[in-house]
Amino acid sequence: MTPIALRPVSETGTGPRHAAPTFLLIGPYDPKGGEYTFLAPPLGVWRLAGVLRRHGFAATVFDPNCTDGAPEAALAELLRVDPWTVIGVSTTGMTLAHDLALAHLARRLCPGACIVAGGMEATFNVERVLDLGPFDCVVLGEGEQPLIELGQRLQSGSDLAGIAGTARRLEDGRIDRCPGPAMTGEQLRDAIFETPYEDMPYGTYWARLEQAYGVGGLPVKAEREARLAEIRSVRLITLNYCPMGCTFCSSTNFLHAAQGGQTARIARLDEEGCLSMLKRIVRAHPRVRTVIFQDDIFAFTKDPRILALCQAILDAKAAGDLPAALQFISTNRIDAMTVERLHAMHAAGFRVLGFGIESFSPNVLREFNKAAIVPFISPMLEAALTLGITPFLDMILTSPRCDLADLAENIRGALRWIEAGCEVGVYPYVVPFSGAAMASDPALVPQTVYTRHEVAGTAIAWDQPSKILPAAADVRDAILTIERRVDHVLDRLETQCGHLPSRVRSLIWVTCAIPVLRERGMEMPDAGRAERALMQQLPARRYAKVRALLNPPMVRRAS
Ligand code: B12
Ligand code: SF4
Repeated sequence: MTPIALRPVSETGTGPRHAAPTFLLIGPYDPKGGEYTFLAPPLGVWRLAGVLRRHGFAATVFDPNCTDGAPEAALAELLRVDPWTVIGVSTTGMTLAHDLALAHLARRLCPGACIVAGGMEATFNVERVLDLGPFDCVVLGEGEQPLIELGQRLQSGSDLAGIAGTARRLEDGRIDRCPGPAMTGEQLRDAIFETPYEDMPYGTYWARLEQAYGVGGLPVKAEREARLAEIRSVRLITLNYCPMGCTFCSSTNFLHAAQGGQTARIARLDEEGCLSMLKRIVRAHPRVRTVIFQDDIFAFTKDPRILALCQAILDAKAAGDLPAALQFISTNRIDAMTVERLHAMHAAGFRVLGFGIESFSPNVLREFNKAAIVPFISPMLEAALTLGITPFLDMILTSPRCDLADLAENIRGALRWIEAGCEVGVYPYVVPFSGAAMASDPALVPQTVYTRHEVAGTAIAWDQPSKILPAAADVRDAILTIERRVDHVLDRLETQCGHLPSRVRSLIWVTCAIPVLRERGMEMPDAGRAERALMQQLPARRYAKVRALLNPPMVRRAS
C-alpha cells in the first residue's frame, strides 16, 4: 500500500470567522452502473444536502453515475467553478476504488478544501479509508449531525477536533475517533422530510433506463407497461436500521459502529409520515409508477404500522390524494408476514415483495442467524403468489460452512420457486462486506479470497476481501465450476443481447448448476425443466442464443 502524506489537522478549519461554507457531496461511483440493479439517485447524499440547506449552508450533489460524458471531467468542471469549503465523498465497499479516485481528483483541484469521507465503508473501515484517501476526516454513521457541526465550526473558524460522529488521523499517526449517537426518531423524521425529492433527477434516470432496456422497442404493450412500472420508481427510506443481526449483513451493524459499539435505537416514520412523503414524491415526480420502500426491513413481527399504513394508502387513493394505480415494492423479513398483512399490502398496491430468503437449507440459515424464517418460507411464498404478488427472493447459494447437499437444496428450491412465479436474485457466496460479523470472523480468513484494487490516477493499490468461499473442498470446487460456466454464458450473452433481467440470470445459474451437482452425486431435477423455464422468460431469438451457449459442448458434456 502506498503511504499517503498526512495533513495536520490544524491546517483546516482554524482561524477567523469565514463566509458560510459551501458543501459539494459526491455519491458512490459505480462505473458499471446498472450492471446488477437499477440505479437511482444516491439517497444518502441527497438527504444530507437537504438537511444542510435547511441549516443555511449551500449544498450541491454530484452524482457520478448520471453525468453527460466522463464523470471525472464533469467533476473537474464543478471543482473549478467553486473552491468548495467541504467536499464530501460517499463510500461503499463495492465502489471504494472509484470513490477514492474522485476524492484524489478533488484534492488535486481544490487543495484547500476540507475533504470528508462518509457512508458504509468509511464508517466500518476508518483506518483504511484514511490511509488510502486524501481525507481530513471521516464521518461515522449518519452524516447529518456531524456535517452541520462541521459547517458551523468552519464558519466560526473553530477547531475541528472532537466533533461527535467523526474520526481523524492525528499528527502522531494515531486515529482520534469520536463516536456519535444515531439520530433520534424526531431527527430522522426531519431528515427524511428535508430530502429534496423535487431536485432529484429521477426523470433523467428513467430516460436512461428506458433507453438501456429498449422499452420503446418492446412489441407487447403489457410487457412495455410492466417494464415502465419497474423503471419509473422512486426510492423512499423510512427506517434507520434493521436490528436482526444476520451474520453476512453489514448494514445491521452500521449505527452500532458509529456509536462506538453501543446498540442503536430503532427509529422510523409512522404511517402519517409515510403518507405525507408519498404525496410529496407524487407531486415532485408525477410520472412515478412505483415507490420502493427501501427500508432494510419494512415490517417487524410486532408492528402496528403495516396494517395502518396500507389502510391509509387505500384511503388516500380513494380520496384522489394518491394515484389509484400507484404501486409499491418493499424488502421484508418473511417471518414478519401473515396472510392478513399480505392481503392488506396487496390491496394497497404492493406488487413485488422482496424477501431475503438467502437459503432453503435450515443449516445454512442457522449459520446466517436467520433460522427463524424457516417455517414461514413455503406458506408465505404460496400465500403471496396466490394473491398475485410477485415475491423476489435474494439467495446466497453457499455459506462458509455449508455442504454439497445444502447447495443442491438451494438450486432445487430456486427452480421450484421460479417455476411457481417468484423472481430470484442469485449470489454464489458470501461477499465479506466490512462491518458484517462474517467479515471479521478470524476462523473464516483462510477461506477468504482477496481482490487487488487500484485507484485510477494514483499509485495506490490494496487487497480487499471479495468472497468467502465454502470451507469444504467439494462445495468450493462445485460453486467455482458453476460460476465459471455462468460467467462464460453471461459474458457472451450480454455482449450480444444487452442487459438480462435477474430472473433470466438466476435461471442460467440453475441450468449451469444442475449438471455440475449431478456429476457430484446429488439428486437434481432434469436440466430440461430449467431450460423450459428459461424459454418462457425469453423471446425466441434470445432463447436460441442462450440455448446454443448452454448446450454442447458445455452442459451436455458435463451431464
Ligand atoms: C437503496 C440501496 C441500493 C439501491 C440504490 C442505491 C442508491 N443509488 O441510492 C440499489 C438497488 C441501486 C443498490 C445497489 C447496490 N447495493 Co445497495 N443498498 C441500498 C440500501 C438498501 C439503502 C441505501 C440507502 O439509500 N440508505 C439510506 C441513506 C439515507 O443512507 P446512506 O446511503 O447510508 O447515507 C447515510 C450515511 O451512510 C451517511 N453518508 C453516506 N454518504 C455520505 C457521504 C458523506 C460525505 C458523509 C459525511 C456521510 C455520508 O450519511 C447518510 C445520511 O445519514 C443499502 C442498505 C442500507 N441500509 O444502507 C444497501 C447497500 C448500501 N447496498 C449494498 C450493496 C452491496 C449494493 C450492490 C453492490 C448490490 C449488488 N451486488 O448489486 C449494488 C451496488 C450499486 C452501486 N453502484 O453502489 C451494501 C453495501 C455494503 C457495503 N458495506 O459497502 C448495502 C449496505 C446493503 C448490504 N448490507 O449489503 N443499493
Ligand atoms: S434481515 Fe436483512 S437487513 Fe436485517 S440483518 Fe438480516 S440481512 Fe440485514
